[in-house]
Amino acid sequence: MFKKIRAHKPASILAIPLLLVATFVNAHSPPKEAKVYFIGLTDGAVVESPLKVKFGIEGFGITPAGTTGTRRHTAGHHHVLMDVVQMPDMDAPIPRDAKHIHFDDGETEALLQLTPGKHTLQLLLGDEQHEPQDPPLFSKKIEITVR
Ligand SMILES: [Cu+2]
Repeated sequence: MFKKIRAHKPASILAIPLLLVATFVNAHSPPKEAKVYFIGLTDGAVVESPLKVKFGIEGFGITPAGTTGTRRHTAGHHHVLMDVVQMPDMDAPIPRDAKHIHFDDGETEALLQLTPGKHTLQLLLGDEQHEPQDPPLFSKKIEITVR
């Protein structure tokens, strides 16, 4: 029995750094083909308020903000950037204000109250601490007109 334990010890010591490297590489890194997008809402659309928007995601998952454990490495939660001219800092938590709307519960649709006129909408995924993934997952910015 002692022999067996000794034989396994060097292997487990080696396994620890390897596991750490693997976790670091995979942390919050969506695969290249992953994407987020608005379902059924196209650039140039003329819409009415309130506007029901549906958030699509492929190649990555949805999980509420604050998720712990390994799930946080393979999923995030949506944010709608409304009339945001410059994308927020990708290495910091996404601001929380009228232009940066968080869907903390992992919602995949929302009812947006919009004033008449032109607006831009863009989706940006965030991690358990509201920071964009690395590389970030964001949709194309679309412009809509509210009647
Ligand atoms: Cu958030």
